[in-house]
Amino acid sequence: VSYLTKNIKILGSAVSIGQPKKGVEHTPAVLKIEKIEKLIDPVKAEWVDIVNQPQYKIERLRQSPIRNLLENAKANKRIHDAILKYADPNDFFLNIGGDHSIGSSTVTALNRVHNENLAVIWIDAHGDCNTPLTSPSGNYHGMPLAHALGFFKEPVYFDWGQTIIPITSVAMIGIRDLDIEEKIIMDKEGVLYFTMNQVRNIGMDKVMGEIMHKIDPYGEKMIHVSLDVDGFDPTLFPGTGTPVPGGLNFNDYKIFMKHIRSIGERFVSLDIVEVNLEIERNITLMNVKELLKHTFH
Ligand code: 6HN
Ligand code: MN
Ligand code: MN
Ligand code: MN
Repeated sequence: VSYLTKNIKILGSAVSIGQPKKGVEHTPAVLKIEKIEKLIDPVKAEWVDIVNQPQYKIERLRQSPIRNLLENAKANKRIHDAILKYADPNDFFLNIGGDHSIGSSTVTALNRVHNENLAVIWIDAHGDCNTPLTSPSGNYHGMPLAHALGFFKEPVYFDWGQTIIPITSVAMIGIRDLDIEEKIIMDKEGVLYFTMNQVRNIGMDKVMGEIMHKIDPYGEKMIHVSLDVDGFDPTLFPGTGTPVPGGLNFNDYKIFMKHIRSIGERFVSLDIVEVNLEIERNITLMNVKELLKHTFH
């Protein structure tokens, strides 16, 4: 059975607080105006809600290791609660960001929805594995995977459940910009990641073969994809806050989706994040639609 037979629930997360550039919080509203649900499936896809972030002003001087710590915690709690409210394990759940700071609450909430049986594929140029103490920027969007994997040593008062994703259930693709200490953590903890060089050397087909074998050896996990559009090449998604040259293309994505399609109804959810249409609109919006076509058709 295909995931395409399911009802598709779309949640917007109007969040830009995980990083300093404005604009990314408007993406859910724009995609709603563009009626992406019709493109996904005219009958079975619908928006359930758009979660807004709390009032804030970006901390220029960091007061804590995470900029705007309390506001980030609040935004993430809202998203976590919205997913628990709207997500049904029989539906497909699509999260539209927002910056990638929402990733810690989407994966932990969806892990709960699916009885702690979620495996995660994180597509990104970055590692998103900084902890508050290693982060060079203090921007929480560089930390959500570390948080969800339980790498934070210090308490940070995020209210969402604290269900931790086991490290054996996570793999990353597209990596080409790791901070020095972040890489040390990832290697020490044993995060499975494939760099862009590896994708070019062995090909996406082999990469996905290895990933599925490692994160889902018995073919029984529910699969969530957290897709940061900066994993793609910035010529395809110029509208993003932290672009890095040399990323994935749509041919890679087609091969990726071939593997995802083969897991059928166990593909349960997707985040699309870091789309900033105020940085660039035409090409980026066109390719968001292209991405949705490749994913849902
Ligand atoms: N993203 N590693 C950098 C940082 O500030 O921690 C960049 C993070 C980018 C995060 O694109 O989701
Ligand atoms: Mn604006
Ligand atoms: Mn990211
Ligand atoms: Mn990124």
